Amino acid sequence: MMKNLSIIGMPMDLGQMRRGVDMGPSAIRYAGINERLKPLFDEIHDLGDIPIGRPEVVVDKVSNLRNLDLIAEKSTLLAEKVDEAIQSGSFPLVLGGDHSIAIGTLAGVAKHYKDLGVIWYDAHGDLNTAETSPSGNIHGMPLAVSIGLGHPLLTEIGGYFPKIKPENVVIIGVRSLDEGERVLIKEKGIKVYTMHEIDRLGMAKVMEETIAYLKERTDGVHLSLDLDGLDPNDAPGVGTPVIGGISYRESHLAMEMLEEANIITSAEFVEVNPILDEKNKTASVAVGLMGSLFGEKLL
Ligand code: Z70
Ligand code: MN
Ligand code: MN
Ligand code: MN
Repeated sequence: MMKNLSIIGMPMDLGQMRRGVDMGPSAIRYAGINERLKPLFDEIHDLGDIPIGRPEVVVDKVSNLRNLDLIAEKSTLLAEKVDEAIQSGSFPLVLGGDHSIAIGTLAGVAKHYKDLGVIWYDAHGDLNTAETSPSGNIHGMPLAVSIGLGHPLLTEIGGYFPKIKPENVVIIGVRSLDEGERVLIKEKGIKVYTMHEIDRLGMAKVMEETIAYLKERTDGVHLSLDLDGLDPNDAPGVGTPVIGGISYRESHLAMEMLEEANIITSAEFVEVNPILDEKNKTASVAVGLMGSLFGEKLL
């Protein structure tokens, strides 16, 4: 069987307030994604970027959500591209952009599965709604939206609802949660490995358990990797760095174990902000992790 990859850039920074994350796809391409992944696929199709433009910031008067209409509109475009890639038999790899892009990615992916699993690799839970959000920033909401909680303009993208079941989600690396997110995690029974469990069990055990858990209940697994899940020493080019994160080495191990288990069916790498980075280090780390995820071997 042919193994093809479709790369889709989503240079959207509308989900938060720090400019520069719109340059994430460029930074990741500059870091050599095509060359690095070329030996690992039969064909790579770089589909370019979803056009975002430079729209003015608009805060929705009723919901207080920043750029709600625009994010809904652009996410619909991304969902269509992702959907087409999967239909053509290609693995979709989306480059962000802030994490609000996951709303569109998942809308394009989840319709192809009965029970899509999601690994949310992140310092944050991204489980806020308009009611619980301290910021009104939609990049703090995409996981909530994908399990069906949030503004209908977001939860109903792609014309179906919800995208994923809470019990099919595993959050890894979290170390910053808002009160409403804590409540939601408990209420919905979402599986979470905080930094505490990663320190205590080690990444190998965390991934063994994650893989076993998802294999049992899902028919495809999307990896949503926020670079701020990594420690800021290893990935400084992110909008909201949180100290005490997952190391570069632990992250490579996680990617290698996912590759060995052969469970990942789509992926996105988000929140790379080259303006805040040190010599494109974070984009390079992202490309290195993709190498491991797609089967690069040292020997
Ligand atoms: C906070 C909020 C967030 C990413 C920051 C922060 C959310 N919980 N997500 N960086 N990727 O505003 O909702
Ligand atoms: Mn082809
Ligand atoms: Mn995130
Ligand atoms: Mn985050």
